[in-house]
Amino acid sequence: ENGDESGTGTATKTRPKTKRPSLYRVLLLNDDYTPMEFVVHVLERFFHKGPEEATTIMLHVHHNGVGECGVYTYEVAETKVTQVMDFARKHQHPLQCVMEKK
Ligand code: NFA
Repeated sequence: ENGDESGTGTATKTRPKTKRPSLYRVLLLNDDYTPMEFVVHVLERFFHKGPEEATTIMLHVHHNGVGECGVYTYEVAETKVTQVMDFARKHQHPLQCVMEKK
């Protein structure tokens, strides 16, 4: 007899809505100028990668033009993008970081 919002007296059963949040990939884009070591540092500092995985991702981006750093909910992904873009600009590197819906 719960979940009968308009009160028709109908016996209904509702389940608590646990809608899963949409997920977003955070991507790094290749360029010709950003030092490889800087990209590895970004992956360690903002995406919590170890040196080995960070190097693998950096080389993937270098060779393929784009690569995934992680998958996050909207607000977390947006924060990562802003942090990386601010850090790259501060060090005067053209590194680009974007997000895309999965
Ligand atoms: N392509 C850059 C270089 O040769 C390295 C790089 C890798 C830049 C991944 C951006 C992303 N110095």
